[in-house]
Amino acid sequence: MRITVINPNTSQHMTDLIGQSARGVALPGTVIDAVCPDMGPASIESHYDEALSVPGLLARIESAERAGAEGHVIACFGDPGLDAARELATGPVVGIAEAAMRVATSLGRSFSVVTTLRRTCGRAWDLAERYGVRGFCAGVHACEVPVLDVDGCPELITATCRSVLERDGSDVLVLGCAGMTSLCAKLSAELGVPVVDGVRSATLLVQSLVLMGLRTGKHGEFAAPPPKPYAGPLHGFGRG
Ligand code: 2AL
Repeated sequence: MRITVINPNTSQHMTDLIGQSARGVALPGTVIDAVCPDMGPASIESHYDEALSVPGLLARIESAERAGAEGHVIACFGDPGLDAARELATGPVVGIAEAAMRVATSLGRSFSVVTTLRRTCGRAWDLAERYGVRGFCAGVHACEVPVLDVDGCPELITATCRSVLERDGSDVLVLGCAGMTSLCAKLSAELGVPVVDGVRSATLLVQSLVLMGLRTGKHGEFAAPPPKPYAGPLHGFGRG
């Protein structure tokens, strides 16, 4: 089985960390292609970054499908472009926020999210609402570390997680950035609660969907988008 794990920002270092985590949980014999777009923001930490990450991400989904990928992970905690990717792809597509929040609901009554910058908290709350898990979410908190610095700040992030768990009294911690994937083992060992990493969760969820022969329903909203010309720098998109 071939699964694409797409880091929608253009950091090769973060893409490599994400690939390591995904390969660490995928079933033997699974090929994990960890890729990032060749255009777009260096990191995603605003609505603007998120919007402009989507064309490059969709181009990666298209080329992955042509290369035979059977499922796709969107490895950014804002789940950018998830609906559009589901329209485009034949195989199932799962976002890391979606996977992590849903997994967390199976591990306790409540979870807390620790994300990067405070300005990303609103998006995480919106996604909890969208995925129907708002009632399980005890809090969304920022460590105020920029995305590209996350894997270099284990002590600060551990301290933030500890105080968040004390404040919220929650059973489970959800990592609110793909860049935190490399801290998951350390945090699990030190915090004494289940720590849910979206990269691992989404990789295994997509793998399970493919194994069960399940893919996005294509009869309505998520049918392939109608072909049409796209102008300017988006020329070549839209299959028109
Ligand atoms: C993220 C993430 O996972 N990747 C990225 O570039 N930004 N999320 C976040 N909360 O900052």
